[in-house]
Amino acid sequence: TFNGTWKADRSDNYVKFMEQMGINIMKRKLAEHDNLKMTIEQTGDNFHIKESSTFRTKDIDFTLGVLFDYSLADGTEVSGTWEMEGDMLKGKFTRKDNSKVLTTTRALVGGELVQSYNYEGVDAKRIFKKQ
Ligand code: MYR
Repeated sequence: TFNGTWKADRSDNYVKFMEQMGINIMKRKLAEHDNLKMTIEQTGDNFHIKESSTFRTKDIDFTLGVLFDYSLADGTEVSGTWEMEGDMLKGKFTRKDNSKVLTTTRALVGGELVQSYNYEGVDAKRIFKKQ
């Protein structure tokens, strides 16, 4: 289960990924140390996520397979869906400003939550520890 509070512990290629997203160096520097925390509550196909970071706190509600809007911490607006594939959450989001696609997954690996990101050929990961 993804339920619980997850705290960003480390990342892999995340700065390069943000660069590919077009995020400027100032914001990349801040985002690298954003202390991102997610509290995930799944009830059937419905998810409630409380996101908190140095940028903001935000409540997100979505249902698997149902399109929803989300704005990234830098203000970029996307719209997309999460689906469950086996034990993995797979997300596909389209940027509203340029119609390009960002894909992301969430999986539990050895008690950690691993979120992967892909945008325009650049892959990254953030790894979260349970609090
Ligand atoms: C959620 O489930 O947390 C809400 C939907 C997530 C959409 C995709 C998130 C990608 C975040 C990438 C951050 C890019 C740097 C600003």
